[in-house]
Amino acid sequence: MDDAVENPEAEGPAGGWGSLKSIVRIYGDNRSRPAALEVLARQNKPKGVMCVSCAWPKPKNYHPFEFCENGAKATLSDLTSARCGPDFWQDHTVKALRGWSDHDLEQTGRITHPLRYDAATDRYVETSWEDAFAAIGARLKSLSPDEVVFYSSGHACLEASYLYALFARAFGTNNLPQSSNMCHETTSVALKRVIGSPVGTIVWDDLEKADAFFFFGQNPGTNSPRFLHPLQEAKQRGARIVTFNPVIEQGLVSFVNPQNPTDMLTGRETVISDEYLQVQAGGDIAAMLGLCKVVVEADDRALASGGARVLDVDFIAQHTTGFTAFLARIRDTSWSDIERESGLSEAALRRAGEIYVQAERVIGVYGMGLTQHSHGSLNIEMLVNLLLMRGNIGREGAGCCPVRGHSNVQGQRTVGIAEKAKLVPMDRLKSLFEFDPPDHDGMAIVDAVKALMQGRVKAFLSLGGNLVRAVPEQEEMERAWAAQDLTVMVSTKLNRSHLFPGREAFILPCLSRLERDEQAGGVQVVTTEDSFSNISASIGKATPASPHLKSELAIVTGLARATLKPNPRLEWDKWTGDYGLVRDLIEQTYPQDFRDYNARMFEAGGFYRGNGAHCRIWKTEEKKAVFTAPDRLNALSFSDAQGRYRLLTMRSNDQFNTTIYGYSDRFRGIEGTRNVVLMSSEDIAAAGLREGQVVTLVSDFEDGRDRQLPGLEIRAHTLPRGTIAAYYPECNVLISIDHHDVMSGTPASKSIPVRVQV
Ligand SMILES: Nc1nc2c(c(=O)[nH]1)N[C@H]1C(S)=C(S)[C@@H](COP(=O)(O)OP(=O)(O)OC[C@H]3O[C@@H](n4cnc5c(=O)[nH]c(N)nc54)[C@H](O)[C@@H]3O)O[C@H]1N2
Ligand SMILES: Nc1nc2c(c(=O)[nH]1)N[C@H]1C(S)=C(S)[C@@H](COP(=O)(O)OP(=O)(O)OC[C@H]3O[C@@H](n4cnc5c(=O)[nH]c(N)nc54)[C@H](O)[C@@H]3O)O[C@H]1N2
Ligand SMILES: [Mo]
Repeated sequence: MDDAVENPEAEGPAGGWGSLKSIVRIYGDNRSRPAALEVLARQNKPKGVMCVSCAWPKPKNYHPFEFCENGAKATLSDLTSARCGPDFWQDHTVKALRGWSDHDLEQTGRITHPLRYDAATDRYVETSWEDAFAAIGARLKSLSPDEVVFYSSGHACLEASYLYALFARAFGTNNLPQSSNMCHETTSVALKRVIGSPVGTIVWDDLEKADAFFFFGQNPGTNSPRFLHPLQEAKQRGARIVTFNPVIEQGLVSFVNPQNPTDMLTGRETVISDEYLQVQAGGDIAAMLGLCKVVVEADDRALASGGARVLDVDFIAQHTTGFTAFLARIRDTSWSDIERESGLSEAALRRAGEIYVQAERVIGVYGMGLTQHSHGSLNIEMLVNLLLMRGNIGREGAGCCPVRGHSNVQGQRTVGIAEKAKLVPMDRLKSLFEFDPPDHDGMAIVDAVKALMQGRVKAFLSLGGNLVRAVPEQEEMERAWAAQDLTVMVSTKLNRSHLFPGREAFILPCLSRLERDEQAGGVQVVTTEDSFSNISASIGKATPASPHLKSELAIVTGLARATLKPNPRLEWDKWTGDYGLVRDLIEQTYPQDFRDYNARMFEAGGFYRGNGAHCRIWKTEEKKAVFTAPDRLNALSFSDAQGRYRLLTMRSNDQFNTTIYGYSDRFRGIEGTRNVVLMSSEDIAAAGLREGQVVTLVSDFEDGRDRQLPGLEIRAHTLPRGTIAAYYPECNVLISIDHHDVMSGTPASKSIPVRVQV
């Protein structure tokens, strides 16, 4: 270990006893049903059930406990014994509930009945499924297709998602935005452009062969904890790990495997990062350019001395384009510019660069720390540059690893949840179902939110999610959402989006994937796709939270039947009875990805859908992998100014997006509250502030709009100067809808210009 980084704020390593205590606390808080423990034992195994939390893949050779702290929390929260039934609404109006926290709304438990909003009493009231479907169908039929948006959050299985997209297109629109528009859309756009594949290139075995992992803005300890197991194994066989992150994240510092009795009893920690570089928010382009400079300098020395080349010149010649311009850019950029823009020292970057040069096989891992910036796409192109220099894509033990969010967020895209018409085989849909799919693009999230605010969207359907809370411009969004003719939310639990009902509004409660899904043809299997493009079957066994719930698929088909003109090719009822028939349709629509779908879905670890870049087939315009010479050194859309900070919005260890499980972020030493803003001691002192002081964050966009978040307590935290941090979703009131990655439209939630007001 070179410079062991310590996390002064953490209450212990990632994993370890802290992790078990945390699971036990959530088990108690949720009054989870005992069946939850059986579900955990089957989680992420063949013939088991795929976790409802993140999209991290399931290994072929699974562990006895193939779940993590946060997967367990998600499971326990779905299987809570708390119920939010029709009687709940006798005591609460919608308006009163707007004063409740996200956590309190979540704690009301599972929604048990289909509900309709009653404006006269300002309450949701019980309705029947048939009445709900009929009323929604009638309203949709009165609207023009492009006035309706079909949103999905990445939970629903492939089968329901395919039919949802089919419903939208048969209705006449490609308005199919998805949560990835706020998340990894940057990946879909940038990776597609430079390597021809919109998703990560590695497979599970690569994790076991890599010599080094470079982490940029991804937090496995909280957001994909099962990743810590292969990382621990990698460290034990001598692999090196280098992390770039403004925040010292405990999962990237050290880990005690909670599923290894010896480690637990002896407290044996695995140190994760060999080098931990606290880059400033938005400074990664410069940091990666520094690493590239180390590679070029080492190659120059090798050339001079007649040693082995450091650049993979054969690969570069055969497989790439744009290298000459890129090389010139590297040579032209000075170390002092790199230091200023990254906030890192040349010496630290040289140490990290040496690890990169010495490793035969490198995996580049990233998450929201790269994607959620105004020039997030450039961040990703820069990471690809770094990997391409030494042929680290499309080779064993090497590649590009974006870590996806929701458990089926990637898969939904694969089966047609896409607002861009060119991403969908419309000709096949046309021949299979005999209707004319719309050929013009629909709206992604930013477009949809803007159209909503301008009154151009009349109805919003949400297959999961909590969009009002997840997007920027929250106050304006709440007003606009409630001004619609119709809002329909397919949900498991109450959330803030339900509290701004449209003129007609419905909450349609669905089964969780963990629960038994029984249809006319018997108990159903569903499938999901993970971050490594593996498709796995999942069988829910838990007793449904209420006998009145329907599966997401049955809700989609119920809505479609009530809305669309009859078409003998659209056999909604038959498909609802047997999801295997839907998988046949998916296979007919995407024959290459889903060959022998029904037969292969039970393969251990899932079946691999394949990926061009993984085999060095580059489906780019140039038919090669593309080097891009960055035209800037940071990913920001604003410059530094006196009193202006770069605010990054963070997730605690006790939340899943807008679902807040509790108030313990033990890795950051924050307990009992989320109303904090983290600043470096130097920044606190320089601004004449003090720890514990309560301040207001004011966004600093120069668009004349006043956006404020009051009531945040200042906490001193180990951060680079100028970078401050506070929680998502609370901070969404501060973000302008125009503040997003220029190429993909992903909101720039990791670099928001703000001022601190006393
Ligand atoms: N338990 C749990 N699991 C989850 C989720 C959850 O909320 N809770 N959410 C799910 C979803 S939808 C997603 S998309 C993923 C998100 O998972 P991640 O991609 O890990 O997302 P974040 O935690 O938002 O941010 C990642 C890291 O980026 C760092 N960062 C911020 N700005 C910068 C920067 O400019 N440069 C660099 N290098 N780093 C930066 C932050 O400090 C943070 O550690 O997780 C999924 N899994
Ligand atoms: N400032 C800031 N904003 C962000 C981010 C950030 O880092 N910073 N991250 C962004 C990211 S990465 C994402 S993905 C989005 C998340 O945006 P969304 O996906 O819209 O939000 P979630 O919080 O994941 O949705 C939670 C709700 O989904 C419902 N739900 C849970 N399970 C199921 C299920 O199985 N089926 C159905 N039908 N419903 C279910 C519940 O009712 C729950 O309240 O937020 C984005 N917004
Ligand atoms: Mo996400």
